[in-house]
Amino acid sequence: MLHSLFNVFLISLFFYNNCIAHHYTFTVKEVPYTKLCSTKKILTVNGHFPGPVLKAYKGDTIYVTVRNRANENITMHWHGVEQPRNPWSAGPEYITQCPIRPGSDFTYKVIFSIEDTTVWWHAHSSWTRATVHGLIFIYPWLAEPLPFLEADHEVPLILGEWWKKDVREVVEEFIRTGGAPNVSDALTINGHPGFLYPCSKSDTFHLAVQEGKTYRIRMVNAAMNLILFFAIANHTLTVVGADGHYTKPLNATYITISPGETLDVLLQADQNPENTYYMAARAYQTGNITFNNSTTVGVLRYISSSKAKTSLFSGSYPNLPFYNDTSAAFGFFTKIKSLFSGQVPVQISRRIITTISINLLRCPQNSCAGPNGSRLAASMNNISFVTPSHVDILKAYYLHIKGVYGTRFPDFPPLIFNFTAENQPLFLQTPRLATEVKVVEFGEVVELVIQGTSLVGGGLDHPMHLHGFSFFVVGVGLGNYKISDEDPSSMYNLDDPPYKNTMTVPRNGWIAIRFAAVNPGVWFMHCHFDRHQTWGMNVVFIVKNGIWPNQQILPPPDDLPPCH
Ligand SMILES: [Cu+2]
Repeated sequence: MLHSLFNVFLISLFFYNNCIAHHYTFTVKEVPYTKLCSTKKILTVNGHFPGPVLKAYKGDTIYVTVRNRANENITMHWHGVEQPRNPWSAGPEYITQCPIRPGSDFTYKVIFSIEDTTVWWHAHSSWTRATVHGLIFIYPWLAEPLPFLEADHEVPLILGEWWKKDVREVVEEFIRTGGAPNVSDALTINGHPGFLYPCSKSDTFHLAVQEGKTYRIRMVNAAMNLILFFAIANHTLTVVGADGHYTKPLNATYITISPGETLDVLLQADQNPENTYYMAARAYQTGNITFNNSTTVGVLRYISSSKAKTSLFSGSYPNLPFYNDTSAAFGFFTKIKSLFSGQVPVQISRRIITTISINLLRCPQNSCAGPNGSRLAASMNNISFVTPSHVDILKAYYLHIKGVYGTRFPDFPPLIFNFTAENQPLFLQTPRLATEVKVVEFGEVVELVIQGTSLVGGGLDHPMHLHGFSFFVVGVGLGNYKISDEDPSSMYNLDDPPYKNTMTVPRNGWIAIRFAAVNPGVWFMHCHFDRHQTWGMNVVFIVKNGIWPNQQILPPPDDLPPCH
């Protein structure tokens, strides 16, 4: 009896190990790519753009050895993976590790726990994530059923942004001048701009489907600076997952997806198979700024179609909302609900309110390229986050190294003003430059209210991302968050709010999120528009250890990249 049980165990172990690898090697290297009639070298993982799909079962631990064979620093982030007790593998450069230098290696231990659907990985050093990214498919354990119809096929779909210039030059230039970065030259679907762009007829994403089958699109917005609308002509999309968690099925004719967000979407191949259908993505953009307003297009065709090899360029286009259609964008965001009810912490132990703003810094002789010769910046609670440059915050915390960061990030905006007024006094535009973290006790239940402001340019949407946690988005609103005597939870959804790691704060609006601080470590929070992250729209949470051994940060790995 025992013997046969052991055999069953061995057999299942055999199958399990055969299906999904637990050790991957990512060799980061430069490879030439040609797009839009122009060739440049880009950073890739194993020579591929976008990078490979990782697969894991729920609760797995996998190891990814990153070999830096490029000529710039790299780190890797496992976006949406909570990494319980393991901030050593979180990835953000000089926040939780020093970079992996050219010629060096580091093995990330990626600990999955409560994640269920699709998350992704990307580089987290300067703007290297522009081309260094890929999806992570999570599967339920063998006998556990999916809460939706099992699809016949899975389709990875990565929305991205492409510059003809070397991205390093784009970054170097806007940091040097203080102005806004050059907008990208194309949007991409799985790396392909699509036939609306010059020289791109053969650089178009094709999806061949079979009539009657169901496809599970596992998608991410990997663009650097753009929220995107996406749709497929004549086909309804059914959202069943977001940011690694199941959602209530939501039928949509278009979706809105912010940088950093992942979605699981079911597509039924139920239309006339003789026709060609286009999928398309383009920007959702508020505010008075220049942006890439082009459209990336992919082709959906039915395998059975007799026209399969012809008439590629006579398909139907989907309807996408207009660029600045906030009600369309947030109409989608706010319809996403968790599959489950009653999981939100009702009692909170700490409320933190923070503004997020675009700011300006004075330059000598007004010599910078921002508005009125100033330098563009960004802040949370008026602190423009300064990233350390020699030691990472995690190491400084763990080894008690003084002078790397302060612990005075305020629980409340330092100045109360009409955050969303049309005209703002100029003195409010200047932030304080500092490296201040927020220290939270283990087990605290945090409510974080993030208030957008109209400073500099009248306000923008901001996709805010937190490492180390998923959070419940209990409230989203326009205008100023009302700090009143009455219980603000009357404005909230405490029943089935979405459980996410990235949520977009509407232009001149706010979000309220809740999470239980039961993951000890050092965890970055930042705007997932990379230009805003570069400008300092960031904060770091330090969650202290609990009293029990299983409530404490794991010991550091032996091969942690050294700091210089
Ligand atoms: Cu932002």
